[in-house]
Amino acid sequence: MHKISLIGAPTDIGAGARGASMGPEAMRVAGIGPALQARGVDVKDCGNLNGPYNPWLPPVEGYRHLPEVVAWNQAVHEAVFAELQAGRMPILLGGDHCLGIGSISAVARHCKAQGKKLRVLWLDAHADFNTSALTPSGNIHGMPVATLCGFGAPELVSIGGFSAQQPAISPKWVRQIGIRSVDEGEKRFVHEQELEVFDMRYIDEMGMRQAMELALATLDANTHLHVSFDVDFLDPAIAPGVGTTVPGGPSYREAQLCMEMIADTGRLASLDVMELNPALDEKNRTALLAVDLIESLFGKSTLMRKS
Ligand code: Z70
Ligand code: MN
Ligand code: MN
Ligand code: MN
Repeated sequence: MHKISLIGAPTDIGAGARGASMGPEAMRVAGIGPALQARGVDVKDCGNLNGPYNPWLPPVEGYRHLPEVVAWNQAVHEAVFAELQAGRMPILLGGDHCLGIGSISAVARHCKAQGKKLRVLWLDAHADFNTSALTPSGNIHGMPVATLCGFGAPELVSIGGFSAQQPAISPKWVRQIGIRSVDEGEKRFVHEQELEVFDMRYIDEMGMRQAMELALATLDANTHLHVSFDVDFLDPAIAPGVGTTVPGGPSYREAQLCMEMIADTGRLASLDVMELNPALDEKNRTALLAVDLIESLFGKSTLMRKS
Protein backbone atom coordinates (compact mmCIF):
# COMPACT_ATOMS: atom_id res chain seq x y z
CA MET A 1 0.00 0.00 0.00
CA HIS A 2 1.02 3.60 -0.56
CA LYS A 3 2.89 5.70 1.93
CA ILE A 4 1.96 9.31 1.26
CA SER A 5 3.68 12.55 2.23
CA LEU A 6 1.79 15.84 2.14
CA ILE A 7 4.05 18.82 1.42
CA GLY A 8 2.58 22.32 1.71
CA ALA A 9 4.03 25.11 -0.43
CA PRO A 10 2.15 28.24 0.65
CA THR A 11 2.98 30.81 -2.01
CA ASP A 12 1.44 32.69 -4.91
CA ILE A 13 4.83 33.88 -6.14
CA GLY A 14 4.24 32.86 -9.78
CA ALA A 15 0.54 33.75 -10.05
CA GLY A 16 -1.38 36.71 -11.41
CA ALA A 17 -3.73 36.89 -8.42
CA ARG A 18 -2.95 36.69 -4.71
CA GLY A 19 -4.34 33.88 -2.54
CA ALA A 20 -3.00 30.50 -3.72
CA SER A 21 -0.63 30.87 -0.76
CA MET A 22 -3.58 29.79 1.41
CA GLY A 23 -4.16 26.62 -0.60
CA PRO A 24 -2.32 24.08 1.58
CA GLU A 25 -4.22 24.94 4.75
CA ALA A 26 -7.57 24.97 2.89
CA MET A 27 -6.84 21.42 1.67
CA ARG A 28 -6.08 20.31 5.23
CA VAL A 29 -9.24 22.01 6.53
CA ALA A 30 -11.19 20.20 3.79
CA GLY A 31 -9.86 16.94 5.21
CA ILE A 32 -7.26 15.69 2.75
CA GLY A 33 -5.37 13.83 5.48
CA PRO A 34 -8.27 11.81 6.91
CA ALA A 35 -9.70 11.22 3.41
CA LEU A 36 -6.47 9.55 2.33
CA GLN A 37 -6.20 7.63 5.61
CA ALA A 38 -9.69 6.30 4.93
CA ARG A 39 -8.30 4.87 1.67
CA GLY A 40 -6.02 2.73 3.84
CA VAL A 41 -2.80 4.60 3.17
CA ASP A 42 -0.14 5.77 5.60
CA VAL A 43 -0.22 9.60 5.58
CA LYS A 44 2.57 11.82 6.86
CA ASP A 45 2.02 15.59 6.82
CA CYS A 46 5.44 17.20 6.36
CA GLY A 47 3.96 20.62 7.13
CA ASN A 48 4.70 23.69 5.06
CA LEU A 49 7.87 24.76 3.25
CA ASN A 50 9.22 28.27 3.75
CA GLY A 51 10.26 30.79 1.14
CA PRO A 52 10.35 34.47 0.29
CA TYR A 53 7.23 36.60 0.66
CA ASN A 54 5.48 37.90 -2.46
CA PRO A 55 6.82 41.41 -3.23
CA TRP A 56 4.14 41.92 -5.93
CA LEU A 57 6.40 43.61 -8.47
CA PRO A 58 6.09 44.02 -12.27
CA PRO A 59 7.97 41.65 -14.62
CA VAL A 60 11.70 42.09 -15.33
CA GLU A 61 12.81 40.85 -18.76
CA GLY A 62 9.69 38.70 -19.11
CA TYR A 63 9.70 37.18 -15.61
CA ARG A 64 7.86 38.28 -12.48
CA HIS A 65 9.61 37.47 -9.20
CA LEU A 66 12.24 35.20 -10.80
CA PRO A 67 14.63 35.07 -7.78
CA GLU A 68 11.73 34.27 -5.43
CA VAL A 69 10.34 31.65 -7.84
CA VAL A 70 13.79 30.01 -7.93
CA ALA A 71 14.00 29.91 -4.11
CA TRP A 72 10.54 28.36 -3.75
CA ASN A 73 11.19 25.78 -6.45
CA GLN A 74 14.51 24.75 -4.91
CA ALA A 75 12.71 24.14 -1.61
CA VAL A 76 9.96 22.15 -3.35
CA HIS A 77 12.50 20.13 -5.33
CA GLU A 78 14.47 19.07 -2.25
CA ALA A 79 11.34 18.18 -0.26
CA VAL A 80 9.70 16.17 -3.06
CA PHE A 81 12.97 14.40 -3.92
CA ALA A 82 13.59 13.44 -0.28
CA GLU A 83 10.13 11.85 0.07
CA LEU A 84 10.51 9.93 -3.22
CA GLN A 85 13.93 8.62 -2.20
CA ALA A 86 12.42 7.51 1.12
CA GLY A 87 9.96 5.38 -0.86
CA ARG A 88 6.96 7.62 -0.24
CA MET A 89 4.47 9.22 -2.63
CA PRO A 90 4.67 13.01 -2.44
CA ILE A 91 1.52 15.11 -2.73
CA LEU A 92 2.47 18.74 -3.23
CA LEU A 93 -0.20 21.10 -1.90
CA GLY A 94 0.18 24.42 -3.76
CA GLY A 95 0.70 27.13 -4.09
CA ASP A 96 0.65 28.29 -7.66
CA HIS A 97 1.63 26.14 -10.63
CA CYS A 98 5.14 27.59 -11.04
CA LEU A 99 6.03 25.08 -8.30
CA GLY A 100 5.45 22.25 -10.78
CA ILE A 101 9.02 23.01 -11.89
CA GLY A 102 10.47 21.98 -8.50
CA SER A 103 8.10 19.07 -8.08
CA ILE A 104 8.43 17.48 -11.52
CA SER A 105 12.19 18.07 -11.75
CA ALA A 106 12.44 16.07 -8.49
CA VAL A 107 10.28 13.32 -9.95
CA ALA A 108 12.42 13.30 -13.12
CA ARG A 109 15.63 13.09 -11.08
CA HIS A 110 14.17 10.22 -9.04
CA CYS A 111 13.08 8.36 -12.18
CA LYS A 112 16.49 8.85 -13.79
CA ALA A 113 18.20 7.40 -10.68
CA GLN A 114 15.81 4.43 -10.64
CA GLY A 115 15.79 3.76 -14.39
CA LYS A 116 12.06 4.46 -14.61
CA LYS A 117 10.07 5.95 -17.44
CA LEU A 118 8.04 9.06 -16.61
CA ARG A 119 4.58 10.08 -17.81
CA VAL A 120 3.25 13.49 -16.78
CA LEU A 121 -0.50 14.13 -16.92
CA TRP A 122 -1.16 17.87 -16.89
CA LEU A 123 -4.78 18.57 -15.89
CA ASP A 124 -5.33 22.28 -16.51
CA ALA A 125 -7.36 24.92 -18.34
CA HIS A 126 -4.00 26.30 -19.50
CA ALA A 127 -1.06 24.77 -21.38
CA ASP A 128 1.48 26.57 -19.11
CA PHE A 129 3.88 26.47 -22.07
CA ASN A 130 4.93 30.13 -22.23
CA THR A 131 8.49 31.42 -22.27
CA SER A 132 9.78 34.85 -21.24
CA ALA A 133 9.63 35.85 -24.90
CA LEU A 134 6.07 34.59 -25.42
CA THR A 135 4.35 35.41 -22.10
CA PRO A 136 1.70 38.13 -22.07
CA SER A 137 1.96 38.49 -18.27
CA GLY A 138 5.43 37.51 -17.02
CA ASN A 139 3.70 35.20 -14.51
CA ILE A 140 5.83 32.08 -14.19
CA HIS A 141 2.82 29.86 -13.39
CA GLY A 142 2.17 30.14 -17.15
CA MET A 143 5.62 28.64 -17.92
CA PRO A 144 6.32 25.42 -15.95
CA VAL A 145 5.84 22.88 -18.77
CA ALA A 146 8.12 24.80 -21.16
CA THR A 147 10.68 25.30 -18.37
CA LEU A 148 10.75 21.58 -17.53
CA CYS A 149 11.29 20.85 -21.24
CA GLY A 150 14.37 23.10 -21.17
CA PHE A 151 12.83 26.33 -22.48
CA GLY A 152 13.06 28.72 -19.55
CA ALA A 153 15.23 30.68 -17.16
CA PRO A 154 18.56 28.85 -16.72
CA GLU A 155 18.21 29.10 -12.90
CA LEU A 156 14.95 27.12 -13.16
CA VAL A 157 15.91 24.74 -15.98
CA SER A 158 18.99 23.69 -13.97
CA ILE A 159 17.13 22.68 -10.78
CA GLY A 160 17.93 19.04 -10.05
CA GLY A 161 21.07 19.09 -12.19
CA PHE A 162 19.27 19.39 -15.53
CA SER A 163 20.08 21.78 -18.40
CA ALA A 164 18.64 23.10 -21.66
CA GLN A 165 20.61 20.31 -23.42
CA GLN A 166 19.47 17.64 -20.95
CA PRO A 167 16.15 18.89 -19.61
CA ALA A 168 14.10 17.26 -16.84
CA ILE A 169 11.42 16.02 -19.24
CA SER A 170 10.65 15.69 -22.93
CA PRO A 171 7.42 17.05 -24.43
CA LYS A 172 6.85 13.43 -25.53
CA TRP A 173 6.31 12.39 -21.90
CA VAL A 174 3.49 14.91 -21.33
CA ARG A 175 -0.24 14.56 -21.89
CA GLN A 176 -2.41 17.63 -21.28
CA ILE A 177 -6.12 17.32 -20.50
CA GLY A 178 -8.88 19.96 -20.29
CA ILE A 179 -6.97 22.76 -22.02
CA ARG A 180 -9.08 25.73 -23.15
CA SER A 181 -6.93 28.85 -22.78
CA VAL A 182 -3.67 29.14 -24.72
CA ASP A 183 -2.00 32.44 -25.66
CA GLU A 184 -1.19 33.21 -29.32
CA GLY A 185 2.59 32.71 -29.22
CA GLU A 186 2.17 29.81 -26.79
CA LYS A 187 -0.18 28.11 -29.28
CA ARG A 188 2.51 28.13 -31.98
CA PHE A 189 5.08 26.78 -29.52
CA VAL A 190 2.77 23.95 -28.35
CA HIS A 191 2.37 22.98 -32.02
CA GLU A 192 6.08 23.27 -32.80
CA GLN A 193 7.04 21.08 -29.81
CA GLU A 194 4.26 18.59 -30.65
CA LEU A 195 2.77 18.54 -27.16
CA GLU A 196 -0.02 15.96 -26.95
CA VAL A 197 -3.06 17.98 -25.90
CA PHE A 198 -6.58 16.68 -25.25
CA ASP A 199 -8.29 20.06 -25.25
CA MET A 200 -11.94 20.72 -24.41
CA ARG A 201 -12.87 20.48 -28.09
CA TYR A 202 -11.47 16.95 -28.11
CA ILE A 203 -13.28 16.06 -24.88
CA ASP A 204 -16.56 17.51 -26.25
CA GLU A 205 -16.27 15.48 -29.44
CA MET A 206 -14.74 12.23 -28.23
CA GLY A 207 -15.53 12.20 -24.51
CA MET A 208 -13.36 12.08 -21.40
CA ARG A 209 -13.13 8.29 -21.66
CA GLN A 210 -11.41 8.36 -25.06
CA ALA A 211 -9.12 11.22 -24.00
CA MET A 212 -7.99 9.35 -20.88
CA GLU A 213 -7.59 6.02 -22.68
CA LEU A 214 -5.16 7.67 -25.09
CA ALA A 215 -3.43 9.78 -22.41
CA LEU A 216 -2.85 6.66 -20.30
CA ALA A 217 -1.92 4.35 -23.18
CA THR A 218 1.50 2.65 -23.22
CA LEU A 219 2.05 2.91 -19.45
CA ASP A 220 3.89 -0.16 -18.20
CA ALA A 221 5.07 -1.59 -14.87
CA ASN A 222 8.23 0.50 -15.13
CA THR A 223 6.40 3.82 -15.61
CA HIS A 224 6.16 6.46 -12.88
CA LEU A 225 2.90 8.38 -13.42
CA HIS A 226 2.89 11.95 -12.17
CA VAL A 227 -0.36 13.96 -12.11
CA SER A 228 -0.13 17.73 -11.99
CA PHE A 229 -3.66 18.87 -11.13
CA ASP A 230 -4.33 22.58 -11.59
CA VAL A 231 -7.71 23.08 -9.93
CA ASP A 232 -8.70 25.53 -12.71
CA PHE A 233 -8.96 22.38 -14.90
CA LEU A 234 -12.48 22.05 -13.44
CA ASP A 235 -15.45 24.03 -14.70
CA PRO A 236 -15.72 27.26 -12.67
CA ALA A 237 -19.39 26.49 -11.94
CA ILE A 238 -18.19 23.71 -9.62
CA ALA A 239 -14.75 25.12 -8.75
CA PRO A 240 -14.83 28.91 -8.29
CA GLY A 241 -11.86 29.01 -5.91
CA VAL A 242 -9.03 29.54 -8.40
CA GLY A 243 -7.15 32.64 -9.56
CA THR A 244 -7.93 32.24 -13.26
CA THR A 245 -11.36 30.81 -14.04
CA VAL A 246 -11.95 29.75 -17.63
CA PRO A 247 -15.49 28.69 -18.63
CA GLY A 248 -16.21 25.39 -20.30
CA GLY A 249 -14.18 22.98 -18.20
CA PRO A 250 -14.87 19.37 -17.24
CA SER A 251 -18.06 18.72 -15.29
CA TYR A 252 -18.18 16.89 -11.98
CA ARG A 253 -18.88 13.60 -13.78
CA GLU A 254 -16.11 14.10 -16.34
CA ALA A 255 -13.61 14.99 -13.63
CA GLN A 256 -14.58 11.94 -11.57
CA LEU A 257 -14.12 9.66 -14.59
CA CYS A 258 -10.73 11.22 -15.29
CA MET A 259 -9.58 10.50 -11.72
CA GLU A 260 -11.05 6.99 -11.68
CA MET A 261 -9.33 6.03 -14.92
CA ILE A 262 -5.99 7.25 -13.53
CA ALA A 263 -6.58 5.20 -10.35
CA ASP A 264 -7.35 2.10 -12.42
CA THR A 265 -3.85 2.18 -13.96
CA GLY A 266 -2.30 1.58 -10.54
CA ARG A 267 0.70 3.63 -11.68
CA LEU A 268 0.13 6.94 -9.86
CA ALA A 269 3.36 7.72 -8.02
CA SER A 270 3.29 11.49 -7.34
CA LEU A 271 0.76 14.34 -7.40
CA ASP A 272 0.55 18.14 -7.40
CA VAL A 273 -2.65 19.92 -6.33
CA MET A 274 -2.17 23.48 -7.47
CA GLU A 275 -3.75 26.93 -7.81
CA LEU A 276 -6.48 26.48 -5.20
CA ASN A 277 -7.29 30.04 -4.10
CA PRO A 278 -9.32 30.16 -0.87
CA ALA A 279 -9.62 33.98 -1.15
CA LEU A 280 -11.87 33.44 -4.17
CA ASP A 281 -13.67 30.32 -2.91
CA GLU A 282 -17.12 29.91 -1.36
CA LYS A 283 -17.12 28.19 2.04
CA ASN A 284 -14.13 26.06 0.96
CA ARG A 285 -16.27 24.21 -1.62
CA THR A 286 -13.48 24.03 -4.20
CA ALA A 287 -11.12 22.47 -1.65
CA LEU A 288 -13.82 20.00 -0.62
CA LEU A 289 -14.33 19.10 -4.30
CA ALA A 290 -10.59 18.65 -4.76
CA VAL A 291 -10.53 16.24 -1.79
CA ASP A 292 -13.51 14.35 -3.24
CA LEU A 293 -11.69 13.97 -6.58
CA ILE A 294 -8.46 12.93 -4.88
CA GLU A 295 -10.37 10.15 -3.11
CA SER A 296 -11.33 8.83 -6.56
CA LEU A 297 -7.74 9.24 -7.71
CA PHE A 298 -6.76 6.94 -4.84
CA GLY A 299 -9.30 4.31 -5.79
CA LYS A 300 -12.58 5.23 -4.10
CA SER A 301 -15.42 3.93 -6.29
CA THR A 302 -19.15 3.48 -5.99
CA LEU A 303 -19.06 -0.29 -6.36
CA MET A 304 -16.41 -2.95 -5.96
CA ARG A 305 -14.45 -3.09 -9.20
CA LYS A 306 -14.19 -6.25 -11.28
CA SER A 307 -10.55 -7.04 -11.91
C1 Z70 B 1 -1.54 32.81 -19.18
C2 Z70 B 1 -0.19 33.43 -18.83
C3 Z70 B 1 -2.19 30.65 -16.06
C4 Z70 B 1 -2.83 29.42 -14.43
C5 Z70 B 1 -3.19 31.26 -15.41
C6 Z70 B 1 -2.22 32.26 -17.93
C7 Z70 B 1 -1.46 31.17 -17.25
N1 Z70 B 1 -1.38 31.78 -20.18
N2 Z70 B 1 -1.97 29.50 -15.43
N3 Z70 B 1 -3.59 30.47 -14.41
N4 Z70 B 1 -2.91 28.41 -13.60
O1 Z70 B 1 -0.18 34.48 -18.20
O2 Z70 B 1 0.84 32.86 -19.17
MN1 MN C 1 9.88 5.46 -6.51
MN1 MN D 1 -1.51 25.55 -14.46
MN1 MN E 1 -4.44 26.82 -15.09
